Amino acid sequence: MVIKNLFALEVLDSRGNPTVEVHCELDNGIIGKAMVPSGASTGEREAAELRDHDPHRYGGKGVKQAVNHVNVELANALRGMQVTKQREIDYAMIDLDGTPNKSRLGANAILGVSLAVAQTAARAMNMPLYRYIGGINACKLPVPCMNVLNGGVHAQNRVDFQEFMIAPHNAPDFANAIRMGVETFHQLKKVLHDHGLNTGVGDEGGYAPDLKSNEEAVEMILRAIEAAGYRPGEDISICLDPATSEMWQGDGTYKFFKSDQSVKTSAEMVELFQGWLKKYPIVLLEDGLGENDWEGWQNMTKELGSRVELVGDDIFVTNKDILQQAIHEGVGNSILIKLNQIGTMTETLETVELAQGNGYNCFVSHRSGETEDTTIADLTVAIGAGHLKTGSGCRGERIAKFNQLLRIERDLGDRATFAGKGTFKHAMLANGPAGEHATDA
Ligand code: 2PG
Ligand code: MG
Repeated sequence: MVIKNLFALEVLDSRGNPTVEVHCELDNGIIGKAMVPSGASTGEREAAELRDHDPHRYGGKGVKQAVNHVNVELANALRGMQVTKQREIDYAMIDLDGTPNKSRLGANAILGVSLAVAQTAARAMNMPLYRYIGGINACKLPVPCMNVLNGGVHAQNRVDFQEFMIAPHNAPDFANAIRMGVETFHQLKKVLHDHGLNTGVGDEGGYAPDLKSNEEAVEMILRAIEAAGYRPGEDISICLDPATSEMWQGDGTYKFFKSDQSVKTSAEMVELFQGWLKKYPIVLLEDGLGENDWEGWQNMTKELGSRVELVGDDIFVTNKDILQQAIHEGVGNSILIKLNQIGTMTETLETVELAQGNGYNCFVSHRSGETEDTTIADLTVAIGAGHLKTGSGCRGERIAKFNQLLRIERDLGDRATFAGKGTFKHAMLANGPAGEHATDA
């Protein structure tokens, strides 16, 4: 089980931008591979992707340098190591890179190797990846939070908020949850069509209609849930990622650039969400405030933290040092988990451990630029995250993760459990099990 060779190549992501694929070959002939995703609404403190900036190739977005770093420096350093020594391998790469944000070798090069090593080790141990990472107790399937309506920087429309998700939680298992979600997604197409709205999709496979307001997005989704025969709040709830770092103006205010150009202070944003929480069955709010609004976040956590899951994405960037500070200062109650924000499997698992040990939920996430790689599906089950977001009911790179979860559920058989409604403990405690606000809308 010794690494004989590592090699990388430049492939394409779901936006047609170059990304890194890494193959790991062992002396016993076993080969595993992985591909790296890429975000659009990135946090400032994320690990750094290395791009070539050669204007003659892919508008400067090529990754030939990162590929070369895998093929030469990283391959030379890791050749001969036991593939199961994930920690040693990841820390060897971090040391070799020598920068705090992986900018020399590129987080895309390092993550590609880290994930290919994990995939190959699982294969060598003759185990599915989720069990290799999570052990024999890894059997919880997640609620799929499906991003059915896209706005923000993920869509060309007048919707400021980036992601409107449905969370089908009242299901016996994952297979039925995903069915409920997809049925609702299909009904949403009809609802939008009946309102004369466009049903083209955005980067993550959700519809991207030109709505009159952000609120209208929620209203349309509630209609679709009912049209599909489900009860908002009881069967399917709503999760939001307004990705407000993109609206932050640096002076303590947020601008609704894409809709009516209005401006709100951080306290007014919290008021807005408070109103929505009263009206709608919202169980999760990610990046309700921006990454540079730490004080606003503290206030938001005090105001809303007992009734809704407050997920930090841009503000925490899957970084355990930042999370540690957040735990200390009462910021958020949940963390988004994106492998490429931090850049190795080992560091990601360290962050997860810190979160789970301190009562924070972990919400596993894809990136808006994805590939057919399905590592995050296995990671979600491995860490028992209970929920993930990986797109809506279409686009192959999103569906690939859902299909992998269906396979995992099948593989686990009777031992599989489904996270269900208990996942959203904050909302359930505050609103009661029936979702009392469901019918207000
Ligand atoms: C987010 C993500 C994924 P991006 O903000 O949560 O949905 O978007 O990958 O563009 O950062
Ligand atoms: Mg986000």
